[in-house]
Amino acid sequence: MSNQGNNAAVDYDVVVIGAGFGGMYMLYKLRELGFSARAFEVADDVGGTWYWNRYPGARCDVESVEYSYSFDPQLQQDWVWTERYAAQPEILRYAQHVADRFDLRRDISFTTRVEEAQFDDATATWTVRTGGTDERTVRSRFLVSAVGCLSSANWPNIPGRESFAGDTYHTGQWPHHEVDFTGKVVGVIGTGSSGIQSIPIIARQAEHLYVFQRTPNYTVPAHNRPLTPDELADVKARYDAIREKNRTLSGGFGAQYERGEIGAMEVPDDVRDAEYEKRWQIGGFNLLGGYTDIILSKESNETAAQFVRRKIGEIVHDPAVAAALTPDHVIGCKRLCIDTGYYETFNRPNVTLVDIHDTGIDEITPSGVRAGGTDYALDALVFATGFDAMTGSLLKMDIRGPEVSLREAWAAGPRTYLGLGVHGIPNFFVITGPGSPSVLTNMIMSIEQHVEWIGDCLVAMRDGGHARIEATEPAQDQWVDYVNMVASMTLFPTCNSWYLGANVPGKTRVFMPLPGLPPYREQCDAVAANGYEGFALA
Ligand code: NA7
Repeated sequence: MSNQGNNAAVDYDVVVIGAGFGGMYMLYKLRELGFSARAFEVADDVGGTWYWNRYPGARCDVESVEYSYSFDPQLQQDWVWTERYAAQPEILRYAQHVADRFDLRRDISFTTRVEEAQFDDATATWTVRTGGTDERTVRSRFLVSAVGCLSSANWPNIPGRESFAGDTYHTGQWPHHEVDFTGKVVGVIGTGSSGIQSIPIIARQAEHLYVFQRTPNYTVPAHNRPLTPDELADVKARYDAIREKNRTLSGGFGAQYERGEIGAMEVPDDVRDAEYEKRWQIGGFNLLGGYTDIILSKESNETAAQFVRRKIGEIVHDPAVAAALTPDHVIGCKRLCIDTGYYETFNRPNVTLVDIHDTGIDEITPSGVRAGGTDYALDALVFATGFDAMTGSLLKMDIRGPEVSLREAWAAGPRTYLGLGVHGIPNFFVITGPGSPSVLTNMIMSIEQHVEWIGDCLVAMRDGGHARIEATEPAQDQWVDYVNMVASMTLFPTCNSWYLGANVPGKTRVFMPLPGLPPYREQCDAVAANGYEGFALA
């Protein structure tokens, strides 16, 4: 056990909560730096979001060669991605491979939930109580949350929800066995990314599919395809340069594609449309990369939005259905979806779009869904209703500092310094927490940056003989103001997205992620270089 400037007896230097991509790399890093650590994970295996989200069509919207760890050069050379956008089973296999390769499982307690953690100021230690298979109370010097941003399923409070007699599913808590909808009448509630990915596949199986849509969404074709050995070899030969380039990009991905350097209104309409068409054919987030101001200027944004609206009209045969599928909000303000055959699915005779924008769902009954006064009889009902994002899983645990709990500190919305630390909760770090770029980026790149920053911080504390670190209130206040200021310069806060907490009734509306990875990385590095400025070390 290392000496952290503190002689209190502990079981571990660090307790890590969660064994998804954040928790796994944190564990690896802590071991490498000579700290003892234990991770507690609710699931019975690693993988985090990719363990839970097993719904048909679940696929990452960042390309596989980029949505992968960069910390180990041999790992990225050895692993063979088979598709441009990896599907959930392949990403889960990758997570399992990483766990085996670095022998991580011996320090992870699976099917074990962190219930509560209390910081004791006298000894500068955490007392952590767990429940489940490895139920016990352990002491550690530090607590690191790697619970993920999209891990707390949002089950909407629709009257009668529990009364449905057929099979009920949530995309974020999908069963481990194969679900076959053949011959069934199925309802899907929700048209975010999970709905948009699963609907085309469920439609191919079901006798009939009803899609209950509250808000239409923009989605762009993935043009997913197998990766050829030559393509992979080319990426692997240039991997370091690709990763380096990604570190300079706002979202931390897309190194292989050209990015525009001027605003959308600086070119004539036909040039702009040709640019959008070219990018639509490439597929994915690319669509929004042609101009610098799509998420900054309403006028520029409208040109991209109009382009996708036109596409919907061209793809969907029935004009009334096309109109109902056409969004009117800012494009990219909710996370853009990436699909395979989504709009085309509404041309199928066995698919009905039920527009519940004005009516909502009246009730769920034993036999199905009643919406707008009409009863839809169903054999199975899929909730693709998303997550209590970014704060849900953190606040499920009772994390208590000396004088204030995390729930109290965040009662009016999450407040952090750098998204990493919370005033009032010492020796506690959050990987990809609110107030950091996190969900606006390639998550694995953001995870690596946070884990490495936390690792460096713990080493600096060890070297300096410090036992306690806490974000100061003024630094946190300034950071919150800064995140709000940056967000307000963009169009992100203009629609009801989960970035704002708007999808969960009663949740405080705060724009939680910080746009722009490269300046953020510089700010984190400067804080470290200046002796962890904004944190009080003792
Ligand atoms: P999202 O993007 O939050 O989508 C959830 C969908 O469920 C969305 O269409 C919601 O409509 C709808 N919803 C939520 N509650 C209700 C109720 N009560 N009634 C009807 N419809 C409802 O979650 P996803 O899982 O699809 O995707 C989350 C992220 O995962 C995604 O952005 C990617 O980053 C990966 P709304 O738009 O709120 O009107």
